[in-house]
Amino acid sequence: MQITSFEQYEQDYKKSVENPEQFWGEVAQNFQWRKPWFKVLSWNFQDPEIKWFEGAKLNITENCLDRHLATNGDKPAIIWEPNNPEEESVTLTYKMLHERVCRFANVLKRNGAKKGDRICIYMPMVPELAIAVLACARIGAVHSVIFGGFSAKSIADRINDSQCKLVITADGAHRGSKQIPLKDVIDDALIGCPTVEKCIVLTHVRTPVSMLKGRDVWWEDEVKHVNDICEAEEMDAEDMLFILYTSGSTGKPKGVVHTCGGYMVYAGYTFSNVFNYQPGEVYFCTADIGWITGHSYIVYGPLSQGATSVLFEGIPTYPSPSRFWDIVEKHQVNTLYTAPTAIRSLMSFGEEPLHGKNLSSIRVLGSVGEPINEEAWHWFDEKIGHGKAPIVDTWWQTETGGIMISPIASVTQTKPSFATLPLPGVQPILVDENGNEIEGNGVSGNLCIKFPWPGMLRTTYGDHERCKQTYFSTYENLYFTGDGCLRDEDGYYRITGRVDDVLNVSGHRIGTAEVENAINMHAGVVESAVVGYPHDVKGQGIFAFVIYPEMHGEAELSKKDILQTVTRVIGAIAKPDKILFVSGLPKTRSGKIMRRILRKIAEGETTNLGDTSTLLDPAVVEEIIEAAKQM
Ligand code: 7RM
Repeated sequence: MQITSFEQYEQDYKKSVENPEQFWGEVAQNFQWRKPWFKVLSWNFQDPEIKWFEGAKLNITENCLDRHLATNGDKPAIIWEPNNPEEESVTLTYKMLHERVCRFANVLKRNGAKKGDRICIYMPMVPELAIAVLACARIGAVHSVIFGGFSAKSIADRINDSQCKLVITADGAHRGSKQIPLKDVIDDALIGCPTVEKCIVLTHVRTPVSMLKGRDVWWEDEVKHVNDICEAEEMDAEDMLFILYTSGSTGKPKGVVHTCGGYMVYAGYTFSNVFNYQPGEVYFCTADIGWITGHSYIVYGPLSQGATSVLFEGIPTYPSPSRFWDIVEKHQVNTLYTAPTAIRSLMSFGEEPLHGKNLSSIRVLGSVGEPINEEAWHWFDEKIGHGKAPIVDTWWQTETGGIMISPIASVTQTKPSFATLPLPGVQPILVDENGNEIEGNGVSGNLCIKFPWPGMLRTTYGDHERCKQTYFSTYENLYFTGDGCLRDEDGYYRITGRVDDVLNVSGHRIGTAEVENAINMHAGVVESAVVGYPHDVKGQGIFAFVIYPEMHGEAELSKKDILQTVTRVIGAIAKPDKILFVSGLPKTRSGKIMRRILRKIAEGETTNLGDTSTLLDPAVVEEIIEAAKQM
């Protein structure tokens, strides 16, 4: 199933469009099924209803673990690199990982978990996180991983939305020089979560935590009570595998639902092809398992292909901005998959952190999460890849489950800042506001996908109507991505960024409405409007315009308070970079905030604000501009 030449890519692409069922049916033969499917695909985008590999039975962990045991049991599956480089790294072979997953799966059962139950995972980047994820999949429980940076309130909202019965967490996490008290945060969250019966706590940072009698148990104690034999639950291809919450243009994150069969095939196929993974190579994806990139390209994709996946607890700049390069050298990393924000941050330290580092093991580089600017692309290419490692700029989303538009390493001719061409099975189309297809090359429009692919979301948890409204109603018969896109003269795609009210801050998706809701929870705040603006390292920064009449001249203090409120309500990742206090917001006569104007002001524009004729009170704009100039 690995594509080795551009001619083959063209042939496979053609086949995947002309006969998708045959194409994906053949790809799926590379996986292990308990029972075959009777139909590869049935679908409609109206409801929407999407079924891949109907009738087939499988367990994804048999594909990620059991099937490698006979041939590759002693091969490293996971290499864990701790936050602190003075601590030992840990290697888990496929045999060891299989054993630990089975053992922990039995712990889950012992604590009342059954097929179909939802389980919330809030953990540091340690091997036990991957073990917890796979153990859920082993018994057919649905995992909902929440990134370790989210607040108690965000966790509670997510747990309640999916009615989780169990929580898996740790005492704390290390992040650079900081410690995050995960269990304390969970304790705050669980006050408002009546469905949670048990909480399994891993010892990691060894900070004291409180354990609630009858609810909380220690991971280390539990594993002593069970053995390491756990038959995998037989799952239907369309049974739910996991839920992952992601931000959209409303204030409430959606639980994106992925299912077992299609997701497995898509994550495995795209991993193998995009990175051109070769047996024995070491692959390092720097994302957190709390995001989709970690799900698909640290855990499921690589393990389904028998790869060796590096799992890193720390951050790129701790204890120094050499950390990534030390890891590359230490573990002889062949593929490095990271985010533009990390690249830009490391660039800012100059070349000193690279001195004396041997990066010669690197064969393939990858980028994900946001548009990569040309400067960062060239730095990555020259300084890290020494001009010899292809860069795969991979465009995809939580909802797509896996990579959609991307070069195939060593096959596709790359171009700086371009995600290049759709992978086989992916049928992108550009449309104008009215949903008319924009044909030909050298054009731009809104990016949609016109045909299903196995990794696509099936629904949004508990609210199918919302899934339909968000993704399948803007344009008839199309999946709408929310991204703007250019197709150049060569037919190459370049993603230009979101066209809805979603920000991308350091590769993290954040809805403007979510941040506004959080700010508005602060006592005294009357109203707020949040927009993005270009930021050198983060890609986008968060700019908040806030009406706060009672602050009594204490602007700096008030800003601090607001930041704290946002941290409490969402998490530190959503903290505004800039706050401007204003007495009014630019609104239309119907009361809609004109964000277009605020975006211009946030960018530093003071004169060309476009059409302001529909404004209710144009004087408000003058006042905001004056205030912005004083910042
Ligand atoms: C994988 C992931 C999705 C949004 C997406 C885009 C942006 C992601 C790229 C990109 C330009 C890329 N999932 N995005 N990858 N933009 N080039 N290679 O990030 O759900 O968290 O975010 O991220 O706007 O819609 S996500």
